[in-house]
Amino acid sequence: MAVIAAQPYDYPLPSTTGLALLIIDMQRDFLEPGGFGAALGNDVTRLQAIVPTVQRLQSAFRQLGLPILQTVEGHRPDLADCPPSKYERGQSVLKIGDPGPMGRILVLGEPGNQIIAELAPQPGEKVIEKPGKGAFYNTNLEFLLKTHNISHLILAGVTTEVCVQTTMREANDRGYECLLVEDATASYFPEFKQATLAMVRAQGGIVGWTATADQVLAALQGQG
Ligand code: TIU
Repeated sequence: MAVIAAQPYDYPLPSTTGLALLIIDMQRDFLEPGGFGAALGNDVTRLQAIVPTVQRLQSAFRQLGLPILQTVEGHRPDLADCPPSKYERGQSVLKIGDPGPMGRILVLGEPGNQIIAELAPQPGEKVIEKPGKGAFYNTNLEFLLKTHNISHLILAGVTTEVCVQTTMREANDRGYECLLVEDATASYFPEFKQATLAMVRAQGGIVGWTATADQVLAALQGQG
């Protein structure tokens, strides 16, 4: 059986189909100045370092004909899917729905809500719009995964301890075999990223596995 050299131990790859890349929220809102991430008081430049690594994963999955799904976090223009708790939380000057330099903050379809150009999906690659941090809450992600017989998820994206970890936990509870790519995920808080990597693979992989992009690509390209 092919495996990815991973922590806390080798990640078994499915024998035929079943593997997909799930890229979380690589949208302008979180990676560029003037969006939701910046409105929350964060230094968004920190997240940009992972873009080439996520691109390498995306290219490899495309070349191998493996499915790629991406998510974006955002709300309907009328904010009917934004709970008051999320709207009111924090002390930012710009709130969800307010006009900013990239359009309305965290609203679907606005320029800031677009996936960054470097990772733009190709036709046929699914983009799941999600109102929460987890990609399973109030979305058709589980339906899509079931329909396409996907059992194994390679996770990348931002931010590690918020939307990525929430999604990984949701997926783990639903029976998916999850691996988080260490150098293809980032946080505004480096210590939170490291803590997340440590906690998901602790206790024998209580939430799943972690590996570097090189380790994932070596296995997928038959050099694992
Ligand atoms: N604030 C923060 O770290 N993250 C989010 O609000 N959303 C995602 O992680 N995508």
